[in-house]
Amino acid sequence: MQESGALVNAYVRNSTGVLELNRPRALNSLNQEMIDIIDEALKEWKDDDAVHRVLLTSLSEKGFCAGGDVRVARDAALSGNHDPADRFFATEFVMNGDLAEFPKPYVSLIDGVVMGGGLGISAHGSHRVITERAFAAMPEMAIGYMPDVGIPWMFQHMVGETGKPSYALAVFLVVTGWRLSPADMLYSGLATHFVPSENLSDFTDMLIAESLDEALERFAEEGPTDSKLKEYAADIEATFGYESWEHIDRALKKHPNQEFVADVNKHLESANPASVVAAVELMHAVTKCASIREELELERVLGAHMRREPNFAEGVRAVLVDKDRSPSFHPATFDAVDESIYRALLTSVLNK
Ligand code: QUE
Repeated sequence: MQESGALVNAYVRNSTGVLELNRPRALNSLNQEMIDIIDEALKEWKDDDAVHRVLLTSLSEKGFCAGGDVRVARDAALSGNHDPADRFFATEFVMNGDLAEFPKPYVSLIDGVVMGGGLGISAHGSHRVITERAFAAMPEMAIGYMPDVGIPWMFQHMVGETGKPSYALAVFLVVTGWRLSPADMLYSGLATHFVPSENLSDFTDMLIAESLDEALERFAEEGPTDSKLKEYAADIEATFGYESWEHIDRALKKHPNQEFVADVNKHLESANPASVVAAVELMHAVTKCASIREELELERVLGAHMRREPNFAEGVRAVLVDKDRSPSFHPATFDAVDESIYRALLTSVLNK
């Protein structure tokens, strides 16, 4: 189906549709071509009775997928022609929704870094298999952006070890850009299964030659349990379960576990204050959505707004282009951010 040399290989082997991310030099960060290949494959395999499941994997030794190609979006923003980036994110979000509604088992093998857009092509699937080398983050606060690709919805609905979803945990993860360890991923429900990396190719072979159930039965293990998120669970519930950054900030200032608060503040040092305020507004608006498609529309509209603010080009510059990690964001302090712009924008979409 795909010629070799494509940025994503898509082919059917036995009864498994296989997607292989193949843009190693950019840590598999997603561009328009990759989005189009993935969505086309999902559309084809959804109704193909010969395809019983989909397997998503990376051909890069260095990781799974670093996110969307935000450097290109920055170039678009700086040139004043926003059309290609607007189209990229619109089609990416449609693909995220298609994956969330995909009717067959969809198995991602995460054996390294997965961030942002990488979670958008994996976390909505039925099976998120990780190894001891996996780690995950939503790092958008550092690039002056916002959480997207349906993850604000997914994080609010995922069920891990506690057996119930947590709005507070979801807000904590997107606001701090917390780097989830394998134990954190299993605890939170972001990962569904653990397979040691040394067994991953045997797992893949068995999945393709026999079945998903047999491969899991043979190779899935309990995995690590030393989750820092689990340790922080009560602190997170006490401070991040609010509808605005102002409320969360007030709760943090009064919170008795100041070691936790210091850890949060350390994570916020690299964040764009306006991104944090907008992210909490988005997270609260998401609680009013009835479906991920509705939620993705909130992201599409808010994202177009955020990419037109100078903080986005500045954040991508500081993290990915010049890599000096010293962005100058405006406003520079939380107190000076006006949340009413974001609130009004989100309310207008919800009321449509
Ligand atoms: C936030 C992001 C991204 C990021 C870092 C952030 C992102 C992304 C990359 C990335 C990383 C390594 C690469 C590359 C891109 O980093 O979306 O091409 O080699 O793609 O803080 O959203």
